[in-house]
Amino acid sequence: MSIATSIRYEPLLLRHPANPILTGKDWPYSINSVFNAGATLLADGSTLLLCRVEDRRGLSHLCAARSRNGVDGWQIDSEPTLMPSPRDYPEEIWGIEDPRITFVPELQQYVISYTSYSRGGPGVSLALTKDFRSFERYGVVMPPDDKDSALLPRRIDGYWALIHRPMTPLGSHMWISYSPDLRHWGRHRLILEARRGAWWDANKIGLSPPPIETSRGWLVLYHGVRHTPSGCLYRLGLALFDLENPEKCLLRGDSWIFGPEADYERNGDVKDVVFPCGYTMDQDGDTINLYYGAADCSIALARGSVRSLLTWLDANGSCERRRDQDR
Ligand code: BMA
Repeated sequence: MSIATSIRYEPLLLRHPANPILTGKDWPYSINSVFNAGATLLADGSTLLLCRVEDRRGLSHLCAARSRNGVDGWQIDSEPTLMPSPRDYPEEIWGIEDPRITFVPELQQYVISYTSYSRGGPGVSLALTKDFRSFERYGVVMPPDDKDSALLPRRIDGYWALIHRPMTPLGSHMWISYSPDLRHWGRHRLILEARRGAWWDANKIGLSPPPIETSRGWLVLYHGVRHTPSGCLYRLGLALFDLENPEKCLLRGDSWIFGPEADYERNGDVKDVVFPCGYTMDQDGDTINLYYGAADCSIALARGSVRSLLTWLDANGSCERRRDQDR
């Protein structure tokens, strides 16, 4: 047993025994790897994953995989579902990555936010779809360097709200921005900071899947990165934001709740990465199926209970305030 697995802690997200549930070997065409998938339930109750596929040039596109039970029997599109389109959208020249999917009842459409990798760095782009077969691109909504974004499923005080992660030499923190029409964005606010020093989330943080709406607030799973002499460690933490004022952090957990332990998470193209971009909710309204990229090489599934995540946050979280001692 490794040191990491022998330490006592409360496992909140349980790995599925069939992990990894999708790898490059499952693909109907030649690729390098598949990871970091957005997820949603379709109208017929089946699960759709919009997978980031890296081709054998190193550039990424998106490909849909559908399954009745969200675990196996995946029907993978026989060709890329959404390819970079650099002729019309030059910001996609080096690929499109890490999609997050939000179904928006008001629009009766899915809004996909993804990283477009431009010559100027990675930025955030939006595309709308009803069926994951045809897409309407909105282009770049947050210029580089920015990524790890998702749209909230409804307006807040009349405005759409997007969480994202701009990067500056002073830090990689989470922000929220608002828009009347999904095209023009403003009222940018910092909502959660990377910690500093030795903390597990000291070097970068970013939104993982889209926020989960609960009666207590928006439950946010975020990834935290720690730089180590042997590379970066990607782990997951939890925070809760006010339902009607999502700028307001109500609770943030101190320790991570999930990190690379299994071999497929520890070894791959990029070691020690767990990177969820999507979840689906079971009919009980409590069980979440979290789909995560493992070591930038495969897609894995872990399950948890929203109630247990909130109970853990109540016991282990504190109200977030800028820490004067850190300044
Ligand atoms: C992040 C993102 C993810 C990737 C991770 C680990 O910055 O680019 O797409 O999975 O790094 O390489």
